[in-house]
Amino acid sequence: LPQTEINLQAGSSPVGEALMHQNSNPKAPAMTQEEFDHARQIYFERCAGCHGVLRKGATGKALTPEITIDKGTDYLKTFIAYGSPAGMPNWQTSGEFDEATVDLMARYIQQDPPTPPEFSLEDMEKSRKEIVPVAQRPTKKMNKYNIENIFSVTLRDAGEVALIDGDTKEIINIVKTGYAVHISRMGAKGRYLYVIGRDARVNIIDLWMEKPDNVAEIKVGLEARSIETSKFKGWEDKVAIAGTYWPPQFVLMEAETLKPLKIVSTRGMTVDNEYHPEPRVAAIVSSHQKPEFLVNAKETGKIWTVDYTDLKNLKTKQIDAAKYLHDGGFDSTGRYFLTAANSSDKIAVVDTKESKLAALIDVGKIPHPGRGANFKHPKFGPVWATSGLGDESISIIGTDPKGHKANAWKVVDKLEGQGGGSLFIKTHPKSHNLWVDTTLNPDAKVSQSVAVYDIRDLGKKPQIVDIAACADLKDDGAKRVVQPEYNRSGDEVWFSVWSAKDKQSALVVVDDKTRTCKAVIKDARLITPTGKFNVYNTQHDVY
Ligand code: DHE
Repeated sequence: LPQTEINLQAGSSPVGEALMHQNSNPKAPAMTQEEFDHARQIYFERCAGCHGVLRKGATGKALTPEITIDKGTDYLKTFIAYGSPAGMPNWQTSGEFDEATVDLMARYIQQDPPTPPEFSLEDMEKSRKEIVPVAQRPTKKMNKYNIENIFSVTLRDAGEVALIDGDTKEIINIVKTGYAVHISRMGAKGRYLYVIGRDARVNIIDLWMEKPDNVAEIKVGLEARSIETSKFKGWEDKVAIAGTYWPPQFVLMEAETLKPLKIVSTRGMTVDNEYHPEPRVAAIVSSHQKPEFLVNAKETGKIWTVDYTDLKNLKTKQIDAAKYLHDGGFDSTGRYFLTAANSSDKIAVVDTKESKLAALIDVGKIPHPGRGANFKHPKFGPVWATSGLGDESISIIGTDPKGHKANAWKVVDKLEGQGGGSLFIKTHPKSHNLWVDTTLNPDAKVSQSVAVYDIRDLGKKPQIVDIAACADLKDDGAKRVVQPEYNRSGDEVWFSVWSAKDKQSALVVVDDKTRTCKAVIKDARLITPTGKFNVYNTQHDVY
């Protein structure tokens, strides 16, 4: 496994906070309560992202006691200290752990994994707040903002989003959200903005208020990554859905109030017919063809369709794809959902009209499309593209089974990017540019710049634009450049220059035509900006 993938997964998990001590396995080496608690914390911060909360394995190997006790403390210590070519980091030789910590963790993983508590509908309801009840919310837009060009910017380590006026580049408000806030999505009508934190807190921000702010919130579990709302005709802004990593489930809610209505567990069999107790919910999209959500269950490799018209007689379907499902988006027509099965190095395609798998396509190593990029290839017609973490390739897939049948669901072209460690790729229907970041590439020159291709001539080498240099930051932070996002009219591309919490960060706005820096947004409140979500583009799946 490349280091880039490990770095992405090794984010801290909020679940550790919620665990009580459990009795240790009698066959495992002894630990004091204090040691156990300390190790548990480290496990959630450093190990759970790859090995899973229950240690059943995902990106990393399974580490349950029947496996680890047989290996013994000395073997485990060597593995933790020196790592492995298969992707285990070298925790001791890299200087991250000292010898005592390595010994502690080797003993800890021989204990039974503590199981975090479940999270019921009642727990959710107890946490819910209608900050501004629906009856007291504005009945029309109360501000002068051009709402369609507002950007919601994730301030990752602040647990906030910045709402930025895309026209004036001014900050409208900084809104408190969940811990290590993850993504924003727009309601179908373009009024409500939904935000979810890693701690599974969901916030609704009402963009009609004089100063847009939170109107409702709920906690839907202990750890989460995804949120979406109903978009099918007649169902706009009716139902919201949030998926959680822990517990492994998703919940359907009333969209305007977040009142929880129904929980569905994703526990079950994998595509290889093995039981998995912890299939985390990754990307969720909202069908334009049917009143359905599409829900990625990461570890089972199954994509669920969830019909939201009758929650009492809930109709779901599970589409076998591949492991481990992560992120994805629609093709330009909105009919096909293309999503990464990252450890299989594949893109799965679901035909949302038929609710069936249309294809499983081999692409580069560890695809990570975000929502991907749709454009017209000069030779192959409508295509969708993904970059990835594991290598420099950008795979371009034909998406037009009607007009370009021979190319549909095939990699029709492959571009060479700056290197591995790419997280996001973006273009816009009005643009000829295809922008590719390399945020997690180990070479600072590469992680601080982006490659931009001319869609009309993809054989031409990309131009490399040094985005971090544009930002001209006062201190020497990491300055990783992440996630291109277009403005409403498609003539500007916004990038985050992402440094550590205590270092200056910025947003850089690039003129799409000239590919030169047009504006830099700096503000002491812009702490660790990462994802950016333009209201119109997010509402209408423009990417
Ligand atoms: Fe993300 C989307 C999970 C780390 C920025 N991220 C997603 C989605 C999932 C996910 C499942 C798709 C949601 C959807 O569409 O419904 N992300 C995870 C992880 O499990 C992971 C690897 C580790 C973790 O501990 O969370 C992880 N993600 C990160 C980051 O470190 C990033 C780069 C910075 C940050 O803000 O945390 C990051 N993820 C993003 C962004 C999107 C995203 C910006 C939405 C992209 C889009 O264009 O839609």
